[in-house]
Parts: sequence; C-alpha cells; structure tokens
Amino acid sequence: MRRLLLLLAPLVGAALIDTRSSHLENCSGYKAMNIREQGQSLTADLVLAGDHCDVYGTDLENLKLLVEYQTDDRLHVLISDRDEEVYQVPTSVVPRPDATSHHGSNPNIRFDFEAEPFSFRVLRGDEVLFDTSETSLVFETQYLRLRTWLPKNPYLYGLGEHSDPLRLPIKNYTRTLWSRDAYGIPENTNLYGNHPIYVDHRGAEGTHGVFFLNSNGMDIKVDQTDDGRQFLEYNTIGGVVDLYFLAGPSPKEVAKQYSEIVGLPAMQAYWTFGFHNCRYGHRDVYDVAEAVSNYSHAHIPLETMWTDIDYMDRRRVFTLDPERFPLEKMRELVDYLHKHDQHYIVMVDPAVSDNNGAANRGKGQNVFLKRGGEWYQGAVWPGVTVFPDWFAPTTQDWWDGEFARFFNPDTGVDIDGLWIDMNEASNFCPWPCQDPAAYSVENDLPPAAPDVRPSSPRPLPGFPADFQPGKSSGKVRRTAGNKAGLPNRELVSPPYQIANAAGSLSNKTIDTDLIHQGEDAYAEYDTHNLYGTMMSSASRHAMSERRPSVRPLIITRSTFAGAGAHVGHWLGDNLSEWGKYRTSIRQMLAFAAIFQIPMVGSDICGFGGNTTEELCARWATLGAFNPFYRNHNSIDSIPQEFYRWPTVADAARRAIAIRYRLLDYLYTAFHRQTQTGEPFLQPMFYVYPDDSKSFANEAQFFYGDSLLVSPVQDVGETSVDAYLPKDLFYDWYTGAKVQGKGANKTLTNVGVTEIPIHIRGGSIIPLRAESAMTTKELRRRGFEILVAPNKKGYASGSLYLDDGESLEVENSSEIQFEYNKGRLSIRGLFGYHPNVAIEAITILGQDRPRKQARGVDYDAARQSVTKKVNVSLSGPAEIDV
Ligand SMILES: *[C@@H]1O[C@H](CO)[C@@H](O)[C@H](O)[C@H]1NC(C)=O
Ligand SMILES: *[C@@H]1O[C@H](CO)[C@@H](O)[C@H](O)[C@H]1NC(C)=O
Ligand SMILES: *[C@@H]1O[C@H](CO)[C@@H](O)[C@H](O)[C@H]1NC(C)=O
Ligand SMILES: *[C@@H]1O[C@H](CO)[C@@H](O)[C@H](O)[C@H]1NC(C)=O
Ligand SMILES: *[C@@H]1O[C@H](CO)[C@@H](O)[C@H](O)[C@H]1NC(C)=O
Ligand SMILES: *[C@@H]1O[C@H](CO)[C@@H](O)[C@H](O)[C@H]1NC(C)=O
Ligand SMILES: *[C@@H]1O[C@H](CO)[C@@H](O)[C@H](O)[C@H]1NC(C)=O
Ligand SMILES: *[C@@H]1O[C@H](CO)[C@@H](O)[C@H](O)[C@H]1NC(C)=O
Ligand SMILES: CC(=O)N[C@H]1CO[C@H](CO)[C@@H](O)[C@@H]1O
Repeated sequence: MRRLLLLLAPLVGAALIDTRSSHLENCSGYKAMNIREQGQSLTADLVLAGDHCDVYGTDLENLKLLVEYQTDDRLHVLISDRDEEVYQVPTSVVPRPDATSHHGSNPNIRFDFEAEPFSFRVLRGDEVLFDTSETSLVFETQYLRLRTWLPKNPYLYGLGEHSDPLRLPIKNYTRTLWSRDAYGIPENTNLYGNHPIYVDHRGAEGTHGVFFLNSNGMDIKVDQTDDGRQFLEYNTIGGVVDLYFLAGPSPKEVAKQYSEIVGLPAMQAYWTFGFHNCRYGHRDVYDVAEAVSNYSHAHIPLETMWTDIDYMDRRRVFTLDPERFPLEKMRELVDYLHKHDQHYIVMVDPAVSDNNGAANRGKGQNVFLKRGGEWYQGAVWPGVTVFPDWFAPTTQDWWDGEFARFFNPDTGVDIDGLWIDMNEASNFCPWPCQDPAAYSVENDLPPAAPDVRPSSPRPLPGFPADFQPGKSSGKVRRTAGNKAGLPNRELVSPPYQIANAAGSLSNKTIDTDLIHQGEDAYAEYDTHNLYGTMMSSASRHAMSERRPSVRPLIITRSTFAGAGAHVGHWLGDNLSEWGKYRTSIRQMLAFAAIFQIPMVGSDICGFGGNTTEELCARWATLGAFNPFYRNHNSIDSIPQEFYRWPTVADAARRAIAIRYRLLDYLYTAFHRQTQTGEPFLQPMFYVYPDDSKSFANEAQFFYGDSLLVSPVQDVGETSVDAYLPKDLFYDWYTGAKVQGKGANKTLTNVGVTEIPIHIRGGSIIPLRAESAMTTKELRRRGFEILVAPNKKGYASGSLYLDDGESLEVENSSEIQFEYNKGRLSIRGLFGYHPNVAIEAITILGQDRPRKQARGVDYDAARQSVTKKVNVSLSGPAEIDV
C-alpha cells in the first residue's frame, strides 16, 4: 500500500533566523492547493503564500509539485514553474529513468507534506530522512533555496567534484558546483565536474542518497544554526527543484539505486586495465619511442603509451607537428606498439584553433558557439580558438568526421583510446578578456632532438587582439513550456553569486551569456556544467564510429552526473606531493563508489612539480590499485617514468605483477558494477556499514569486496596504522591469518616497493598463475584459485570471462566458486571458453598439513595447501582439496 500522509495542521515553531542572509528570513514560501493523488503520484499547485521577497530576482508566483513513487526504493520530487519555462536539464544530456514501469506497491520511503506553508518530509519507516519545514522554499527567477534538517553529527559523502574529506565537513561548509579548470586540485574549491548527489550514512539506521538533478551553478551549504541544528541547504542560481530520494538501506544499495537514474557505467576493455604511461613535454616522436623502449628494457610492463598536446602542430587539435611528430613516424610508432600488443592514446581538446582545416570545416557546418552572429573566440593552447557548440544539430557529424579523417587507421594516427581535456570549458583569457595578448602561453615547445630540429624553431603564435567582443544583453525570446530557461535574466553577474573559485561565472571559461544553437536555445549560464559531459558522449560516438565493435576507452577531465555511462575520468592536474597522494584515495573513492564513474585514477607520481624517488615508488604501488593506472607528468617537471630510479622500477614491477595476477578479479568486479551498479572500489564503510570506526576512514579502501588496501601515508614512513574491522583477514604476502579487532594495527617494515594488502576471510579470488608483459600475454596464463576461508571454513567468489573487448558480448562466462569444508565447487554459466585452465587451487589458513593426498603441497610458512590441477573453465566441477 502506498501511503501519503496529508498533515493539514499548520506548523508550529518559531521562524528560524538565518543569520547569513537576513533578507530571506521573511520569505513567505508557498501554499499547496489542488492536491491530487493518482496511482503512484501526487500533484499539487504551489502558490506564493504572501508578498514577494524578491531577494535574488523575482519570486515565481505559481509553481507545481509532482511526487512520483518511481520504484519501491526511489521517490521523485519535482517542483517546477507552472508554465515550464524555467530551465531543466535536457533529457538529451541526462535521460530520465522510466517512471511509468513501476508495479511495486510497498515503497520503502514515503513523502509527507504540510500544505501551508508548504514543506515536505521524506521518511523511511519512522525515520525522517529529509525535512524542509520551518524554512520556506524560495523559488525566484535566478535563485532557488531549499533547506533540509539533518540529525546531529551526520556522516555525509559525495557532492563532488572536490578534494575535501571523504566524510564531508558538517560546519560552515560550502560545496560550490561549477566546472572549473582547477590546476593543483586545491581543497575547498569547485573543481572540474559536478555530481550533486550525497550519501547520508546513519550506521545501523541505514543509508540513503539524495540526488539533486540540477546543472546550474550552486552553493550547497552544510552547517548548523546558532542553536545547533544541523542542516544542508541548496542555493542555486537557476533550474528547478528536481530531487531523487534513494532508500538504501545500505551504501551498496544506494549505489545501485543511483545507477538506475544516471545509468550504469560503461564496461571497459581488458587491456585498458593495463599500465599506462604519459607525459606532457615529449619533445618529439623519437622521445616517445625511446620511453616505450626504456620501459621494455627495464622489464616494466607498459600496456599503453600516451601523448599529450605535444604531438599537435602548434597545439592545434587534429594536426600533427610536421617536424617533431611527422605522420610517417607516428604511423611507425603506432604500428610498432600494435605489433607488440601495446596501445596508443592521444589528447584532444574541445577548443579548435581558429585558423585551420578543422575550424573551417566546422564553420561550414555551423558547429561553433556564436555571439551576435560572429564566431565566439577564446584563448586556449593554440592561441585564438573557437568552441564546439554541442547543442548544434550538426556538431556530432563534424566531430565524427574529424575523428574519421585524422584518426584514420589507413592514412592517419590509429589511436586505441582517447583522452579529452580542457572541457570545463577552460579558457585562458579571463573575463572580459580585454588584453588577450597578456595571456599568451609562455612555456613554449620543448627543443627538438638534434636529428629533427627544424632549421629555425618556430615560436608559438601569440594572441591577436581582435577577439572577445563585449557583453551582450543576454536577452532571448523563447516559447513557454520548453523548459529552456526564463527570458531576461542576468546571465553574467546574477544577483546571487556562487563561491566560484575562478571569480565571476564567466571567468576563465566560455561566456555564460552565450546562447546555444538548436531549437531550445539553451543559455551557457544553465548548461556550463554539462559541457564536458556532452563532449564526452560526442567523443564516444566518434570513437565508436571508427571501431564499432569494440568498447571505446575515453578519459575526460570534466564530468556531470551520468558521465560514467560513456567515459572514465582522471583526477586532473594534481601535484607531486604527499598530500595529493593521500587525497587521491578519497577522490577516487567518491568517483568509483558514489558518482558511478569507476574508471578513475590519479596522475601517478603527481603531475605538476617534481616528484621524489620515494613518493613515486609509493605512488606506483598505490596506483596499481587505481582502476585506471597511469603515470603522468608535466612539461616543467623532472622525468618520472617508472624506470628512472631503481626503487621505483622495482616497486612498479612488483605492484604491476600483483595487479596483473588480480586483473580478472578486477575485471569481474568492474563488470558487475556495469551490470548492477554495485561498486567495485569502495570506502571501508561500504563493506562494514555498522562499524562506526570505519565511517570516516579515507586512508584505506576495498579493492573489490575481498581486498583491503592500506597504503603507507607519508614521507619517510615504513609503517602504517591500518584499521582492521572485527573480521578474519589474511596477509596477502605471508598468508598469515590476521584477526581484525575493530582497532588499528600498526603494520611495520613496509618497504617503499610494497603496499599492505589484506584478504578478507570468506573470499575466493581467481588469480592468473603468473603476471605478463602485456594483457594479451596475460590472457594466455592459466588460473590459480585462491581460497581464504572465513572462521567457519567457508568462502565464495566469482569470475567473469569474455573476449575482453566486444561492445556486444556474444559469449561470456559467469562462474561462481564456493568452498566448504575441503570441497571447491565451480558452477555458473560457461559461454566463453578461454584456452587456459585452472592450474592450481590454494587454501589459506591451514595450520597443519592434512592427510597427504597426491599433488597436494603444504607450505608451512604460508600455512597454505596448494593442489595442482588441470580443471577446464568450460563447465561445472567439484574438487576436493
Ligand atoms: C521579518 O519579520 C519580522 C516580524 O514580522 C520583522 O520584525 C522583521 O523586521 C522582518 N525582517 C526583515 C528583514 O524584513
Ligand atoms: C566559515 O568559512 C568562511 C570561508 O571559509 C570563513 O571565512 C569563516 O570565518 C568561517 N566562519 C566560521 C564561523 O568558522
Ligand atoms: C631512455 O634511457 C636512456 C638510457 O638510460 C636515457 O639516456 C634516455 O634519456 C631515456 N629516454 C627516455 C625518453 O626515457
Ligand atoms: C578571473 O580570474 C583571475 C585569476 O585567474 C582573477 O585574478 C580575476 O580577478 C578574475 N576575474 C573575475 C572577473 O572574476
Ligand atoms: C624541478 O626540477 C627542475 C630540475 O632540477 C628545476 O629546474 C625546477 O625548478 C623544479 N621544479 C620545482 C617546482 O621545484
Ligand atoms: C587509526 O590510525 C589513524 C592514523 O593514525 C587515525 O587517524 C585513526 O583515528 C585511528 N583509528 C582508530 C580507530 O583508532
Ligand atoms: C561464440 O561462441 C560460438 C560457439 O563457440 C562461436 O561459434 C562464435 O563464433 C562465438 N562468437 C564470438 C563473437 O566469439
Ligand atoms: C589439461 O587437460 C587438457 C584437456 O583434458 C589437456 O589437453 C591438457 O594437455 C592438460 N594440461 C596439462 C598441463 O596437463
Ligand atoms: C597549487 C595548488 O593548488 N596547490 C594545492 C595542492 O594541494 C594541497 C593539498 O590539497 C593544497 O593545499 C594546495 O593549495
């Protein structure tokens, strides 16, 4: 039975004094009228209850409320303007879940409201999850405010992108969402992407999620009132109140429920989990080739080589530097890599130099942003650029065409994956950009190697002074009902200013008063936060056109909610500092477990600044447990390829060997996330939701459900205080049983080439018997099944197999392993037949040898037994060990 409580008694209680914005204090809010319940939904009209308060624009007098019980675990609350003129996130960018297919009748969360003044609550059982009472909803032309009360001392997570603590601060905290090119990834500022979802974890009471589907600039405040009441408040400069409540009740359930709204993440090819190397500042193709060769000599498995903007002709996308990166040499490099089962990826930026073939073709197809009929220009790496308008109906065709032409396997550079950057969108020229020449990029191309040095090196072009025309009125006429944005707004300096670390809204990005092409004529003001995600899906399309049958790897800098369905993300331009090494863990956890972008990783060894041998060695081991594992470096930093120092090379070889032996374990868990939304990489409390000592832990993490990773945290240290929940674990290296006590355990003597790993009792992990130099070779290795029984002698695990790259998978295996009292059973679906078998089965935690059976070895040091077997992976089996 669906229950809707209509509590019509007026609210008692003192109006709250909002000390930060006294003007809002007396806004009268709305009253609900014409309440109608139909099936799984409720609608009402909301009418302004008193005088206008008009604080940051004009109050809208007529709103409407829609409440939908979309599934038993998902409630949708939409408050929009009656005429639906106010901007809403286009469904072409973020498709909405099907709300009509619900047949369940036992909702686990429910909606409850007061009619006058209008406020609402969301409850799970008797527990109040969200409560807007006592502060009125403010819904103005350029400002929305909605506050919810929270219990004392809440554990909140999410609301990215940021580098702040995993558990968000609860006092005086403002999380601004506005895409920004944020060099250095500083804390307490808005970064590259936007994910307005938070997870509220209440321990034994349960976990729930709240997703605010709004792409406008906003400040989300988490704070306490003077009398100590905890709240979270949305302050948004546009859009509507579009909230999804996710019932949980566990963190993993919230993750699954969120994936039902924004989409399941894209499955990646097997090879993409290999080790990647990149740097900004390769002087030429010879230098790139030399790095490939040096990795090989150092016997460090290099799966994929990347090239930053260095390859371009004066940093113009879709061009090659004819002297430093000539086409025939680039083709030789790519052929060489492909012949050795390695891969190649290059960077593409959205901004196109306003002076080349790609720009001219784009202009012919009318694909760039315009101001007053002229192409809108900014300044990025190549100098003066134009910016693709992803809303223009012809942009996808043009983008596909440029990819087909430049990345043509027969005549161009045959890349295997794609890296997209600067898509916040970044613009070097600050608003209003009156002196563009002053923002010329000074760090010129690195000197060419002697054998390819041009007779006179060309300087990078400066910036002509004839662009960045003045402000336009921002006035557009649109028809009502298209959810495309109210007319006559102040699109550059709105009355409410969000705490954008770049200053004014348009600073260092595309002017926010530009109007996009397309019927809806969206304003950049409303859609700025979608730019990177629109480039992501357009690029996925372009890559799929080139190689339709395989999964495209695309790594982007800027993302919006739902981007994981198309792309992965690297954490941006961090620095070679211990602080960044540590924050990379929590950032990665937020993307993988909360935002559903599991293909994520940091720049290993740090991007900006100079790394050290010790930091790079530690980061090489931590990076082996990033889903996306790439060493990347900046142009003005000392080289940091793993082969540059002996300890780093050793750390990398060891860590990659562990990663590769575990690659099918990773692939299996990653695949599961792409099917169900259940996260692969997880904060500790996702696995131990009742253990309050794990709630704020951001120093350790679970790599899949079975492996706890506890990296050493700081310079000069060889020990780490690792928290071990009350459970049985096994040391990965020694096999020793470690009984977790719900307390810290100091792990000592952790050399710089090592990273502590514990296997959770009750796990079965499919391992490749040995590592390999490439993932192709790895797939020819047999399996060893590692069994780590729990106290009752039981363990389980799974293995997913397919051809590793098909977009539409025809044949796959989903194999379940179970171990109980000396017997391993193998069951499941066996559609994919690898040409390898299970070669050994190892059981940990055996303190004495069992009755000697043939082919069973006891390892006293590891307290394990190993049975050599030859069990095919093409059907069920039962094996006694
Ligand atoms: C809010 O209302 C109270 C009571 O009516 C009044 O005393 C106060 O001056 C008002 N505040 C503002 C900022 O208008
Ligand atoms: C709240 O944070 C702001 C900005 O970070 C700071 O300026 C202010 O002093 C803080 N206020 C309190 C009460 O801590
Ligand atoms: C490769 O190794 C050689 C020999 O150690 C060194 O001189 C060269 O600088 C290295 N090149 C690159 C790109 O790492
Ligand atoms: C734009 O950003 C620069 C720093 O990058 C800052 O100095 C300037 O004040 C900002 N301008 C505006 C209008 O916000
Ligand atoms: C990095 O090292 C190089 C070479 O020693 C030096 O020129 C540069 O200033 C260093 N950079 C930083 C940020 O310390
Ligand atoms: C474990 O040690 C870390 C690092 O020293 C510390 O921050 C944390 O509070 C400790 N946890 C417990 C439960 O003692
Ligand atoms: C799937 O397996 C069948 C039977 O083994 C085989 O004929 C077919 O070619 C396979 N399909 C793919 C895409 O490998
Ligand atoms: C394992 O069994 C398969 C099929 O029964 C056989 O072809 C293969 O030679 C065996 N491998 C070993 C190492 O014994
Ligand atoms: C230049 C820059 O952004 N540096 C930041 C690097 O990261 C540390 C720790 O997060 C910040 O404190 C710095 O501001």
